[in-house]
Amino acid sequence: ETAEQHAAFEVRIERGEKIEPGDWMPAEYRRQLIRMISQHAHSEVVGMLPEGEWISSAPSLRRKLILMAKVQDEAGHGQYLYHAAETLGVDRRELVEALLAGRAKYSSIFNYPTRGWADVGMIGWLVDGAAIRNQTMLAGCSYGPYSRAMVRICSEETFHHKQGKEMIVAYAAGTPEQRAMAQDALNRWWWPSVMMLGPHDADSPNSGALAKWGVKLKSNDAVRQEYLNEHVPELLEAGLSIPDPDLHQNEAGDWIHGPIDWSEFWAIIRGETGLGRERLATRQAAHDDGAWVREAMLAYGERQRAQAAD
Ligand code: BYC
Repeated sequence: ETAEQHAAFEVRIERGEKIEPGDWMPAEYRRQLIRMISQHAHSEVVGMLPEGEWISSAPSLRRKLILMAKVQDEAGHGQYLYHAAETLGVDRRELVEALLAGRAKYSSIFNYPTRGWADVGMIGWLVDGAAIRNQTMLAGCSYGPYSRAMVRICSEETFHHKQGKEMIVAYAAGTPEQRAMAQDALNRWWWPSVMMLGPHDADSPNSGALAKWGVKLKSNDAVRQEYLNEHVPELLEAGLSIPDPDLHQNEAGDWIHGPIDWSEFWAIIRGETGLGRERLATRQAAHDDGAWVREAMLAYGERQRAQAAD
């Protein structure tokens, strides 16, 4: 890597040009993107598990259809993102192996259990709400394949967000049992959703390089602020109470949260608490069950190639 190559690359970033797969890029830019896009792909795939568990217990046909469509969307998001990672020269099999071996990260949020039906709505409202804030920003990122994947993913996530909000608002205005169910789900999902946007900026080692290269256009704390400013008033309007005694609005109108327990965040990521081990075991079982599909696809591909060569 020469200084001239770096300088020319940085000029392209400054001009707002998209970097495409065959283009020259610094090794560290490539490494950061593979890290982030593969973690994101794993999150979509593991993210099917907490909600997927509830498909057979959905309270109505309408809710079941919505949930099935949502979980299928997440599988599709995983596919786009593995493809985007592959454009950087990495092998999907290696990425999946790293996930199953516990060497790769995925979003902390999916190591929490879904204890009740309202958790499905709360995930849609809060988790997809946080994800949209982060991913709308990433839709403007400098790497073409990632930015384009984000555009489609965000429009699908917007539907996920709306269905979650619609469900929780209905329960919050429903019977005392429904209200209690919605409040209980909020009590458990509030802090994990605030944390999922990543550590505070001062503790975010990757942000510097990602911001310099136009991947992260906003910092973790800036996205978290947007998330709070959107969701706090809506949750309060629904009649729910947010489990943060220090939450308040400052003079600028921003909602300010109380101290975050980052020890819980890191313990969840390391799999010391929460469902990390169980999630990976479930993924491993699904991967093993799907072996025949991969084998059939490889055999089909080989036959097509052989026929084309004839
Ligand atoms: N969970 O330097 P930092 C979804 C790690 S799926 C676990 O700030 P960065 C959905 C981070 O990886 C939504 N680990 O990192 C799906 C780093 O460790 P390494 C998933 C986390 O990358 C199904 C270390 O902490 N979205 O919406 O600059 C159903 C230091 O952090 C987390 C994405 O993946 C976390 N929450 O910023 C429903 C979006 N946060 O790798 C919904 C793409 C941080 O150095 N990713 N870490 O060992 C991003 O935008 C960024 O990676 C983050 C973190 C903002 C998440």
